[in-house]
Amino acid sequence: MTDSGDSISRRSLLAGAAAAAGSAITARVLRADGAEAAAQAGPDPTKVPGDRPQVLGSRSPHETPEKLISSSIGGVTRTPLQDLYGTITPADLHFERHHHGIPRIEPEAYRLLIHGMVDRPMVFTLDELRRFPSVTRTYFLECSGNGGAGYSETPRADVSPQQLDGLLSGSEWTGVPVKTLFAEVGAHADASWFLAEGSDAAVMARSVPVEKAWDDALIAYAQNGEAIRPEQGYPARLLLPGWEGNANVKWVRRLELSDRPFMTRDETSRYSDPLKDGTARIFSFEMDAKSLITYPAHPVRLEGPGWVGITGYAWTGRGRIARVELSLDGGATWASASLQEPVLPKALTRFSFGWRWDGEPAHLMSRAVDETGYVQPTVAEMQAARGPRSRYHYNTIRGWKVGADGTIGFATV
Ligand SMILES: Nc1nc2c(c(=O)[nH]1)N[C@H]1C(S)=C(S)[C@@H](COP(=O)(O)O)O[C@H]1N2
Ligand SMILES: [Mo]
Repeated sequence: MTDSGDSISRRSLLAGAAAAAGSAITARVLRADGAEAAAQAGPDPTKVPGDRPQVLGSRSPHETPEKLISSSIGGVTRTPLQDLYGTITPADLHFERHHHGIPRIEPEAYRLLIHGMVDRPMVFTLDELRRFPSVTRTYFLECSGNGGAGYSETPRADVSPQQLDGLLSGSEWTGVPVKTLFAEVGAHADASWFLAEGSDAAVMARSVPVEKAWDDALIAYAQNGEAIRPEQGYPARLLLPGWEGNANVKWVRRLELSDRPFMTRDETSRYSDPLKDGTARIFSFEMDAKSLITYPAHPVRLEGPGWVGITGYAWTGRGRIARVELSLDGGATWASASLQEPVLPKALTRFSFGWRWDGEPAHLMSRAVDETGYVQPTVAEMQAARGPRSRYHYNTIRGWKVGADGTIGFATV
């Protein structure tokens, strides 16, 4: 990744910062006219024939965003948040979390069994799932272990958005509502939970309250306009909008309705949140409101004073983001960032803010507020509530300290 003055100028233009000021401070003003100006503007691609199209498109060779494989067994890859625009994560850059590898599943061999407290236990093929009326919705997906490096008042400074919060992606998902399938099998009115089980070597399984099925749960088979990728659960996964990544069971092969939770390994020994009194939160599904400035951020270095188009993501599992507040002085004063419309519920929301950096040290922070009035907490507030060694659901306010030399370090207070 390069972080030249060019990319700063391009980003600040995109964020509307320079436009608002009436001039692009960091762009070059040509000191010539006519042919001389054209020569200064750079090489001319109109003089040679263009390339032929291919059956599959590919990125410009100059754009090389990559996932970060951050575990020795390859069970974790992180999305390069700092390299992305808008709110949709390209499918090949979606983060991955596998507890025992990516299974190979033949679409013709795939089956989804729905049984337990139902009138008619049924097995669905992939074609049968695709025959139901489908819905398409945009949602974020975040691992509840995301952001742990920020759960400290003295974190490492040399952390990038990808390293910190890369277990976060946003997609347009297509699938069949679970409620449609539950109506088909005749789910019993007194069924209150269902088990979702994956067909990977981990046989990952989670209990889900049945209300989520009646609300917005999906069996998703497509992502960003094409079939779901093997890494995301091909040919079908459970999608629980706004709920912790782990419960979104990939390669889903079985739903079992019951009147109690199943107490699987991944909701007892894992994915329950230790608290300071020695107890633990269990079934903490909802992802709380959170935000992250992805530009400017470590390891970018600002090349001198001028306009900076601050931008990043905000998201909440409870609905829509109402507001993102930014501080340039470590939390002493706050101002509202602009939100890119449309602001969709349980989806990544892009925020931006035009900042004229005067070259003095600064401390950038972002704070999300969602439509329920929930405000993203400080590390001190969250540690007071949950204890210093709590795990999962780290959604504290974070930010970046900008030095007078333009270098940037991760900071939480
Ligand atoms: N079957 C199965 N489902 C799974 C997992 C898994 O290992 N096996 N990992 C879970 C975890 S911890 C997360 S955060 C999300 C990650 O989804 P993704 O890999 O599509 O980003 O899938 C969840 N669903
Ligand atoms: Mo996860």
